[in-house]
Amino acid sequence: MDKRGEEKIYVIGHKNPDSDSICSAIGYADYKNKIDKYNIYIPAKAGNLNSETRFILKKFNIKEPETIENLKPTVSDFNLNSPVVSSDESSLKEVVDLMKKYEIRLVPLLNREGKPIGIVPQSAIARGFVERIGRIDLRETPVEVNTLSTVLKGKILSIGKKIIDGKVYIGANSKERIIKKIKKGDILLIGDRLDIVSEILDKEPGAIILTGSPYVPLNLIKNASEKKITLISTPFDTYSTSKMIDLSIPAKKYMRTDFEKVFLYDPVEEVKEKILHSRYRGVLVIDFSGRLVGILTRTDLINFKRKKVILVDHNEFSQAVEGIEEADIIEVIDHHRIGDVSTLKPILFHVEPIGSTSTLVAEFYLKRKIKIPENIAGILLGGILSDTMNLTISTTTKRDRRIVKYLSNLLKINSDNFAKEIIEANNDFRKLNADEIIKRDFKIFTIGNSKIGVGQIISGDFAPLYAKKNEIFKEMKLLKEKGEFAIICLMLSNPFRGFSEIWTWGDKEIIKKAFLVEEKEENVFILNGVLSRKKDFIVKIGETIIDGRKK
Ligand SMILES: [Mn+2]
Repeated sequence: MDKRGEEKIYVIGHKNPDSDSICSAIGYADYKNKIDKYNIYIPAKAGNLNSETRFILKKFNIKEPETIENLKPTVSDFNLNSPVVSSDESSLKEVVDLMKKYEIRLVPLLNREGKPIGIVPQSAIARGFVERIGRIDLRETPVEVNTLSTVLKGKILSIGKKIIDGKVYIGANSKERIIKKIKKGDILLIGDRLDIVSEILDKEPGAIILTGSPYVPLNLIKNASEKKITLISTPFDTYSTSKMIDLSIPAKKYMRTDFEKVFLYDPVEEVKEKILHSRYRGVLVIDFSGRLVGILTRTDLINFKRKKVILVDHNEFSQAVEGIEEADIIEVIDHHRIGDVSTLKPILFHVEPIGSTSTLVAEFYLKRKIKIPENIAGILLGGILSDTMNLTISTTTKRDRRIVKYLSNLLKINSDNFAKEIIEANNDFRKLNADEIIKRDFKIFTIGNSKIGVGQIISGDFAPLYAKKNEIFKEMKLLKEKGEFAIICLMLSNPFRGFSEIWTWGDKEIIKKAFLVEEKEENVFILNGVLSRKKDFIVKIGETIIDGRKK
């Protein structure tokens, strides 16, 4: 499909991604790309894939989605235009011309490597002019003959000193007076009063600038040449020439170095303050090599657009990728309890109590009679089988069964066999250390004022976990303290035998009250029929906490 690519929209599942969140993100991005002609939908992941998900993607030849670690906007998310710059050797005239042409208030000066050494703000130039009203003096701001001649659109008739650094005199008085006033090294601005010029040559002036392009006899030029006196002829009149001399001085003279620099990958949040408080209403943006890549101004801040995202398989900030608060959530497609996601604008919020988000995505294709590509059909089937543990857990609905049937017919595969492969592929936890086991598929729920962390491992064989039981409990204890959790749970769920063993650290009374059970051994509970973290487990805990609050 030919896309105008108006906007990039990320489709992303929760942190510690499971197969459903990855497969539904990829599927939904594909679906949206087919029904929306203008925007580009990009599937993304909010963390590393587990071995089960890698297995599913590989089986259907789908590459891993890109990782988004943080949605916090950085400077690189601005539409940076290449800035108008000048070299650190340019004249003030060049800089002023740029300001006029592009209607800008500051021009950075770059060295030969493209690195900014300073900026020339309009305000500094204006101040300079005010300070210099009534006296033109190049002693403080020497100028190269070539620069001066360029600025004056002049012709160098004779060249003496290459650097002109004298006091400037305008030859507007009588001949006697001018000759009396001019001293060695001074610069004389004069029109077609060539008799004065011949006599002045003997006083060794720094330069003579002939205004209004007068006719200059050859012998005068020869004379100046022999005496090594610089003679420039300019088409400007004397008044304009005196102003232009002001512009011939090096731009560096008005350079300021007290400007702020920001790095291309600095968070926008940090940069905001710098821009708002910048003396020059803008900051320079530098890349990895220190080169200037843009200028950010207050106007850019106003026009800034947040990153757009569609959340699949979750709707709680605590489960979402970092920086979600600073992104623009435009849709939510999910099958979990309603969490705390809030948005500024109305959005499409599609949440249904169903076995998996992948089921919802498959249904979207069917509803619109859009053909599901085979590889997408494969991973959606994988997502459903994984999330429903082959249609066994209590969240499974008729609709999930129907879609599983439809997809396996479409792909001509046996879903039971595929489900077994999926659970077998889910064995990476064997190689993980205690901390990684807890966090491998870990979700945080906030109920009332209580923060509850629940990890889950699904397998038919937990021997590798028993071997690390002490270390796992130690890590649960650390995590509880560090994260200020009310309780940390690890669910060891066995779909083949229909129960979960729960390891807990923290307020275990919650578990006792919620499920009316006693500990099997210290901090360990057996919950028959509890396989789904969201529907069987967290719902009961939520009810217990909220009822407890009412009493
Ligand atoms: Mn799910």
